[in-house]
Amino acid sequence: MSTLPLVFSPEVAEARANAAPIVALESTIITHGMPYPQNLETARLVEADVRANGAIPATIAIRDHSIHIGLDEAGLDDLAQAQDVAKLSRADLAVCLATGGVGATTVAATMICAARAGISVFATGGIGGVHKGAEDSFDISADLRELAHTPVTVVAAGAKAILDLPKTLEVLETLGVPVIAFGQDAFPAFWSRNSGLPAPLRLDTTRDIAQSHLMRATLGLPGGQLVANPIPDGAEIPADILKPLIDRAQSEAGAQGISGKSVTPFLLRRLFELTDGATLTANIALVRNNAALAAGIARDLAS
Ligand code: PSU
Ligand code: MN
Repeated sequence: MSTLPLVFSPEVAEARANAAPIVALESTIITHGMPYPQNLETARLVEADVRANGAIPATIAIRDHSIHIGLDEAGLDDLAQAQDVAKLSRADLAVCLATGGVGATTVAATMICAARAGISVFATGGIGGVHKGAEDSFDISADLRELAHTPVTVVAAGAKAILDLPKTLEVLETLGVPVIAFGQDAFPAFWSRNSGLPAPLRLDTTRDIAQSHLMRATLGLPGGQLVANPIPDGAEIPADILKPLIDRAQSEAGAQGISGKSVTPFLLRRLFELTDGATLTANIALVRNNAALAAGIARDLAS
């Protein structure tokens, strides 16, 4: 077997050598989830949040036949402004590496890369899930299966409210993925703290989350954990304000024949427009909050 095409930034290489806590960060949120320049500002803030909470950030992206674990200033800057970056999930990763393309990693692909790099904790905004109308479209994010396969604890603000959340929770249950709300009973809904659905599990400390991550490995259970961290109180957008706007964006997507990988970026962009940027402001707050929590979990895992 040939060696893994991993390229570590100097900072991440040093953290690995010292067994210091590391938090993986994805790049699709930069290329497909937020507009420029807020995407770049957010990526920098999120990295700073990880550092402020005692861990080393490792933003992951693909270029030059390599999996880059940790990007420098210029790498982040390039990615944030690049056009036509491929959105990579499990299915796309090997082709992009083989052909030398530039690719941004989704939750699924970031989990794979993080696991290969020995990183156990990953912070993002919201995972992909079962789309509304999936009974016709079959649109179910590969993120869900990845959580069942790959041993990474993913900190997200729940699943995006553009999804069918009850079905998303059902699929996660079927796949045996622990869905753990942090510090509350309800499953959060990305821009809102409460989806109206109870979370299957609840934990209140980073230590317990780290312990259950380790216990899954001890039990020989494959896969990771989803930690559903509610958006901070002052930053949320109440679900009833968003509901009609999500419905509208959804029906526009249908009318325009948007499908496959384009669905999530389209819906995020339309909600940004329909709320005059309020969803982006909330998205930035929640991903920063997730980065801080992930750093705490990574520290507990490292100690
Ligand atoms: N979280 C965000 N914004 C995003 C995403 C997550 O706050 O854009 C991305 C992640 O990369 C996630 C992807 O894996 O959206 C889901 O895409 P899909 O529904 O096509 O699987
Ligand atoms: Mn999809």
